[in-house]
Amino acid sequence: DERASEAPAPAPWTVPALSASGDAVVDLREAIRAKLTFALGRTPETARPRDWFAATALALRERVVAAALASERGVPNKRVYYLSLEFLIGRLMSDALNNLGLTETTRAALRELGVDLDAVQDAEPDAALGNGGLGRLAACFMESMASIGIPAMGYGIRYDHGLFRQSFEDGWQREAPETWLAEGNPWEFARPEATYTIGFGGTVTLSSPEEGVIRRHWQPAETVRAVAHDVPVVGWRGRHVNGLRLWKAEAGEPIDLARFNGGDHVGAVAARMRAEAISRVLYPSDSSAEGQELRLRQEYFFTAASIQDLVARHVAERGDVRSLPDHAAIQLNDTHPAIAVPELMRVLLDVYGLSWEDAWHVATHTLHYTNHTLLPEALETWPVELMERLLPRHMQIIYLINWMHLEEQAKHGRQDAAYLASISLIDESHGRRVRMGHLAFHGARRVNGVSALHTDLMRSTVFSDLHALDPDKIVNKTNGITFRRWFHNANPGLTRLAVETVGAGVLDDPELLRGLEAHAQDPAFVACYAAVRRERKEALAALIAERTGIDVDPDALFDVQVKRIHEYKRQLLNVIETVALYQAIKAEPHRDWTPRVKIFAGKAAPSYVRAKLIIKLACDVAKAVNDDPEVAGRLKVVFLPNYSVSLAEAIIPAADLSEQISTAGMEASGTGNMKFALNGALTVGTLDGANIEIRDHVGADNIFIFGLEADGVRARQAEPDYAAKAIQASPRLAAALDMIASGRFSPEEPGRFRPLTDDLRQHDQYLLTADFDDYWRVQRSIDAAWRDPRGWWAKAIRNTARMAWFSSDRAMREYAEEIWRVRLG
Ligand code: T68
Repeated sequence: DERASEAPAPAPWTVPALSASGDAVVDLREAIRAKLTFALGRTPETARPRDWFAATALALRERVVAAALASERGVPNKRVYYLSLEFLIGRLMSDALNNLGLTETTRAALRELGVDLDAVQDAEPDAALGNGGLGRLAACFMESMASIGIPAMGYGIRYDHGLFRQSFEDGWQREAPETWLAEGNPWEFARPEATYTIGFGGTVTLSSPEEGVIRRHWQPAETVRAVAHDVPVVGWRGRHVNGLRLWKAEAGEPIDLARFNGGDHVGAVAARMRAEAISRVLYPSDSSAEGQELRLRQEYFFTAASIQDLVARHVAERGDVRSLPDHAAIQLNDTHPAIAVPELMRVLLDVYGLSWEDAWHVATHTLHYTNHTLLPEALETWPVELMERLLPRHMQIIYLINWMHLEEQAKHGRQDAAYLASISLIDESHGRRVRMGHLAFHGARRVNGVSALHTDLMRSTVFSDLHALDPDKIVNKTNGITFRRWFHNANPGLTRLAVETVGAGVLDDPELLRGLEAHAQDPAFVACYAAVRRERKEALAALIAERTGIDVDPDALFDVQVKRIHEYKRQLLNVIETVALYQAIKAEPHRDWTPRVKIFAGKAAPSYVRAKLIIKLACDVAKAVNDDPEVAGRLKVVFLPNYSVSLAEAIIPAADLSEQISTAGMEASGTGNMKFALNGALTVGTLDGANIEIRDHVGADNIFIFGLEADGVRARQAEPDYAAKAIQASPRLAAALDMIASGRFSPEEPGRFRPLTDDLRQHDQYLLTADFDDYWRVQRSIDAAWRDPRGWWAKAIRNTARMAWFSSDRAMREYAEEIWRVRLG
């Protein structure tokens, strides 16, 4: 077939006419040249790729602004405010280029300047302002809202240092600071005129009665300034542009001059350092709660700035703060901004003078809360004592909200202590702590889970008593991903094939991917589909060689698990299966093993000792396997360092198999699972999170499911000695664990991995032992499926064809209709 062998053609989507005059390429070329010269003070001869990146971004930014002005439709009736402590947006140039339809124009413009667009794009640092799925979801939602025309603004923190850079020293994770702002950020607009004062600490006093009403007045002991920095978010075809407003913390006074003049040059800037620390660095823990005071300061800082900003905008536009719920919907991304509940109440009560009833009505008709986890260790709580010290007025308001909440139950005769303790906003059982999930739940009009299973578990477990009080409050909104980044931009070859096969309409309506199904067994189409994959695998093999020195064969099955390292995600199960496979190949070297490359990537929280040990084990197993000539050509193991959004964009289109193997009931949704399936990797997974819905869409024949289901997990955890019994029943598992425990992979420190193997033998909270045999079984069935290429590709194509529903455009339409009640522009 000729399509397979053609040199890559330019992307098939067309450029909207944004250039008013003449030749778009010439205009852009001259704009870039001017930016390089006059904004950066560089000449083309001395410019580095980073300079070309900045010049190109500055030139494109003007076109984004032009698109924003063109799409301006006056004051929207209602805006969405998405509050998130994390926005894992990655690189922005490919978004801007593709959404403006300027990729080829820019490529040509740069070519005329002697510069390669790909090199320029590679010079852009990832904006890693998030840890994992929660932060990436916020980024996908921002892009989708701009694409489908929801008037929205994202609010977050402009961290100087995003997620740490990961390297390996002899297989141990090392962390280094990330410095994405070191050479400035050409996408952002600093808005010093949009600055708010944020208070901490101090006291609350009573005013003298005005018209018989006594008001509370908070006098903070300390203030910090929040300065807005706006990043434009351009939607598909440039039709809409929204803003991401990131707050930078600054001190009220840059220096204490008296102290400086007194000779204390360091002390003179101490207050400034304390203030600026708030936006200094992203906390690197995920799926666990961070108990640090600075974390609470970050949460309050960005929430308070955002609430002040949006209330000020509302009052300027509409005059009366009481109509806020008609014109603003606030979404709290997890509990990190849950302090918005008492903060909005404080502003309404103390600043605008509303009655409690009116303020509560406004707050509870404006706020909405998304829950991303039910793991107990990840549910945020703050000590009452800390809240009283840092946010005394908020603590008063929380007490009052809670008193009314519990009183309401008492009125209905529900007085039993256990029940009241379960719905109370204060947890009295571990010292006195404020339950931020309960606070967000109670203050929100709608609360949503992020997959069907997760939402059901919210209703039946952690929030069951609160749910019974208001059965309509919890709704499901299964996550999605933006196809512009995870299909069009990450996989232009597959996108081109889709356009050629089902028409260019697929770029606007992913449901048209369905049309690929008819070609799942058409040899010409399959050859093209396979050729696209082959090309991505060769590129990934080159990247692996460059970054790790390991040679992998693009003909082998690329078996990929990339995500944050966490015990519940069970990378360890995958590593143990790798060890068992290694043993099996060595025992029968002449069998026709399906050649596999196991590819891992992901960061461990720096304080998560167990996760770091799992990385070390994966690296040590990789070394032993890759150095063993007996398994050469059949098994390779790679751990790619420094997983990031841009690395994900390179890995996902090259994957044949997607590992989504969390303990059932523990992964709220997953979104990587969607990216892989869309790009045609087959999933091996448990019935957890959105895997269940992916199975429902792609069909049970086109996915590899194994393991206990959520209720089975709970039942098994209740059985005594379940782990020891499972190991006893599985000689293969026992042998793999023995090999690891014996020090075979760590001869210089034989006991190194005993903490892992001992835990599996004694506790095994995440049920690896229970699921191991079924995981082994399904992996061998995958080996067999791979040996039937026609069958494999048909499954892969059906995955791509049936994943449209997982677009974040669909998710955002559902939020718009059922949560925010906002019109699409
Ligand atoms: C993830 N959560 C869920 N948390 O684990 C994942 N946590 O199943 C889901 O698909 C995704 O959210 C989107 O809904 C996270 O990523 C964090 O990163 C995090 C960060 C700080 C504190 C707690």
